Amino acid sequence: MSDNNIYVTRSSIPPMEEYIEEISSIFDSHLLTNMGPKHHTLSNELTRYLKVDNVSLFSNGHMALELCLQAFGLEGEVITTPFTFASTAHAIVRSGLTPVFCDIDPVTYTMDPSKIEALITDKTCAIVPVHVYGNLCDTDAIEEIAKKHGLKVIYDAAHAFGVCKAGKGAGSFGDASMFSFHATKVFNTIEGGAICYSDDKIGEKLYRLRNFGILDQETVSDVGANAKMNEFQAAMGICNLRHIEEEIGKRKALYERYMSHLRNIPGITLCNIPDDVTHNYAYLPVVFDENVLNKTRDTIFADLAQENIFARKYFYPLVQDYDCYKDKYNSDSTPVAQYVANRVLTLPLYADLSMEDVDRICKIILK
Ligand code: T4K
Repeated sequence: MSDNNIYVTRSSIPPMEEYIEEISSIFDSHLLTNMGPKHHTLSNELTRYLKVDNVSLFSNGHMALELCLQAFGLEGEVITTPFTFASTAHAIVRSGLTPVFCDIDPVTYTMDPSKIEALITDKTCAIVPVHVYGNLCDTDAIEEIAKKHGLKVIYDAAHAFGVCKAGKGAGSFGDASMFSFHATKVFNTIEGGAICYSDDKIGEKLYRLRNFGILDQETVSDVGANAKMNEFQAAMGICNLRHIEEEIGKRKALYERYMSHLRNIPGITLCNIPDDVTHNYAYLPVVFDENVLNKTRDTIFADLAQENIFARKYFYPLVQDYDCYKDKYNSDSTPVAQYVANRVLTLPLYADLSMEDVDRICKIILK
């Protein structure tokens, strides 16, 4: 992408020399994959950075979530949110489970705990909430309900890298959490992902499931997949982690610039960051109310595109409205999610974006 277009995000990458230096030992060892030394270093560093008990690395976030659901040996229905990326529901379905969609909270856009219990049946086995845009779910309320009904809680924390609540890492809630390290995320390993967990038995299961279920050279105990992070991915992660505070700091400054233009404008709703939360500024979601602004989200999207600024409608359509799910589900059952999905736009936000570009984007929106 050597054009002057502005996209919703732009991958962070370390200086080329730094990456070359990091990968040079791979050229000596010829160890390219299968949990090598870089893999080991990165998982140790991430365990510290994310403030979690354990980190298991994967080839991507989606496979991490899919295999995590399988590691818990779940069967039946899983309560999740329709306001998410395709991956969340697909991981549930591809693991032989049935998603049941719960509406979202109108302020955080995460699963609304007050709507969960009405969806629990004798088939429910787990809850898979999403910390959408890095906004943390109401983890206390969700986990209280899960405990009462004997359900597992596996968070899709794809967007929540580095987010903390009262000093607790986002990956330390529930039974397990999945992070995505895709190129478009705050922290990337090109493609990649991780599961954070506390129970060592789950760790052993995850270790096997990402490597064909192989226990040792003569024993294959599980029907696993191939979802290992390779050494070049891990090396990218090692480099990117060295710069993460600076990257998040730049995002924060840009986020504040956006806020200075868009805060307190009637018809524009922004997400607020609670005082006890350290955020990662992963996304900049804005909900536009067409009745107040006299223009729709789609008009604003088109006005920006006219200026080569490509915001995204994350997350529209809702999962129930996908071609592959619409015969079985109806998004009318989640009206808050429907309202937000029809009006939300995520604006460009990445470390290299300039303040002038933020000013220009806001000017187009407010014109
Ligand atoms: N759960 C949730 C809640 C998720 O959001 C995601 C992924 C997952 C699970 C699954 O995790 P992974 O298996 O992906 O690790 C992108 C990402 O591909 C996807 O990872 C992400 N969520 C989703 C929200 O966004 P697209 O289809 O919108 O990506 P794309 O290719 O249109 O890229 C968006 C912009 O990013 C481009 O306009 C330019 C920029 N970009 C893109 C790529 C691929 C770069 O700067 N560099 C790049 O290499 O899905």
